[in-house]
Amino acid sequence: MIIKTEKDIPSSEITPPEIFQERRKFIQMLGLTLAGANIPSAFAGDNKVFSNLAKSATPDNSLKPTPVELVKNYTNYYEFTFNKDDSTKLAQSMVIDPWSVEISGEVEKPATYHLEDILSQQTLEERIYRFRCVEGWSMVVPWVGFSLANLLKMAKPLSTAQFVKFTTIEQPETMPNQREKKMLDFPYVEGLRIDEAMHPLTMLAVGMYGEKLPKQNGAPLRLVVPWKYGFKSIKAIVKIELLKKPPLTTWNKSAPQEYGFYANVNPAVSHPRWSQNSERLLGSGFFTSRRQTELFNGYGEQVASLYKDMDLRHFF
Ligand SMILES: Nc1nc2c(c(=O)[nH]1)N[C@H]1C(S)=C(S)[C@@H](COP(=O)(O)O)O[C@H]1N2
Ligand SMILES: [Mo]
Repeated sequence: MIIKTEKDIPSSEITPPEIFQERRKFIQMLGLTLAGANIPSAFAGDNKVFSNLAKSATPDNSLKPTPVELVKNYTNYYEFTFNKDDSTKLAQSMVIDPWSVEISGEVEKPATYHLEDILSQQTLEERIYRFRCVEGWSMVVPWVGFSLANLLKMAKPLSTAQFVKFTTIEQPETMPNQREKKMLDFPYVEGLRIDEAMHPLTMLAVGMYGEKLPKQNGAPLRLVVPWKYGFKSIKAIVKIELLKKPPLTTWNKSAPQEYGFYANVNPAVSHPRWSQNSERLLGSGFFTSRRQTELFNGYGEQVASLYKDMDLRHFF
């Protein structure tokens, strides 16, 4: 078990005052301001503002994070390229400030928020999660962010909201494959069922390794769903829509026989091109490194009940 579920954690443990202080520093580090807050500038330029979060927000420290340089330099970002090294470089041209996020659809309070206004209402936590790509590699990442549920609650979902659709920014000036309309039908779209979206493990990340999120890893705001294959964890989110019906997601549209809507990590169900039985854990050494893939990426205790009525063998 990686983090405690919300009901296991007394609220005092979720929101210790030092995390609130850290959030203020982080917001300031992002170049943002908190309304009414007078923040000294001592932390300007200091990216290491989250060094003390691991102890307070991640009770289970048994997962060893992958070396940060690997996570930063081995990225999938198809708006830029299909090459995992070049996406890191090319993504630096993205413009991510200012940033706003539209929340609409089946909600009582549709709104477009500036990112700083979202952050000013959230407590940032560090969560160390396994991350598993359908290509057969994995890593362990200490993300910094907050539960997606907390943001959705701000919009007050209606009872008709059954699914959530996420959309990545359109920025053809900086994204070559969007400009040239290559490979995928952009903007990148992903989706979750409402109960998956509201699950306490599902988070929006704004940082990793105690620093703000690098552009190539999805800055300024990305989804992280640790029990699903990595392509579900959509980067650079500008729109979140609550819907009655499942959205058509980018990979599902481009290759429905390869990429399902659910995409729960499952070693027993092969992708047409890759067995999902084992994975190469980045940074663990080339020859010794394959590890057995776990059902729901090891988060079954927390999420299996979401799928109790589904025959998992038929779902990719
Ligand atoms: N907008 C967008 N989000 C995306 C992708 C992408 O190409 N575009 N790639 C996905 C895939 S396939 C994976 S494995 C993860 C990779 O995250 P990382 O580059 O931070 O490791 O991001 C996902 N989110
Ligand atoms: Mo992926």
